[in-house]
Amino acid sequence: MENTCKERIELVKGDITTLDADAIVNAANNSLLGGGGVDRAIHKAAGPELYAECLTLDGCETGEAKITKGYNLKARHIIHTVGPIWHGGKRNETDLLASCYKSSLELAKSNNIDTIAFPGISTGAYRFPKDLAALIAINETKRFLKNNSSPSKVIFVAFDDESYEIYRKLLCQ
Ligand code: AR6
Repeated sequence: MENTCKERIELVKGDITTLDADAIVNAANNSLLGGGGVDRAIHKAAGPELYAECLTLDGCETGEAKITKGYNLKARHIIHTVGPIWHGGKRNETDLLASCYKSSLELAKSNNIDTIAFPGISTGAYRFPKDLAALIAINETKRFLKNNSSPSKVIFVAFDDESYEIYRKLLCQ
């Protein structure tokens, strides 16, 4: 199979909790026990069984990822990854963010997940610059898709107009 990545990347605007993908990715924190932003929205939409499963996971290191069921979501799975907090770029933030995408895609592959949707990890409460974060997300995803035939589709979900435009411009280059 030819791994042409352009056809395998999609950009949508909206709420990731409504997506009908095999897996959606959560921008979680090290506890994996919920928080604000997209994490709160996912826990609210998935229901209390998600929290119960997260209690069994023993947290997650920054840059790594863990998987749960999707419960009340349309998505069958949730991949929880922990992005870095932006401290100006001198604490390995770019490598850690790239590692979030790579770890999530590895986990998707090993769980036979065909379509996976990502929010802009670290670009909210963790204050990572949105344009740099999008560049890392796209580059890391393209690198993975070039070397792997699974997942077959990656969807970037932009929550606001600004993020949508950043991704659109980068993806059209
Ligand atoms: N669908 C898609 N994207 C969303 C949604 C949504 N429903 N809600 C927010 N976003 P953030 P972080 C976007 O703060 O920066 C939590 O408390 C949002 O516009 O959710 O990785 C965790 O528990 C932004 O672009 O995650 C951690 O403590 C992006 O999702 C901490 O925040 C990420 O924003 C993680 O911070």
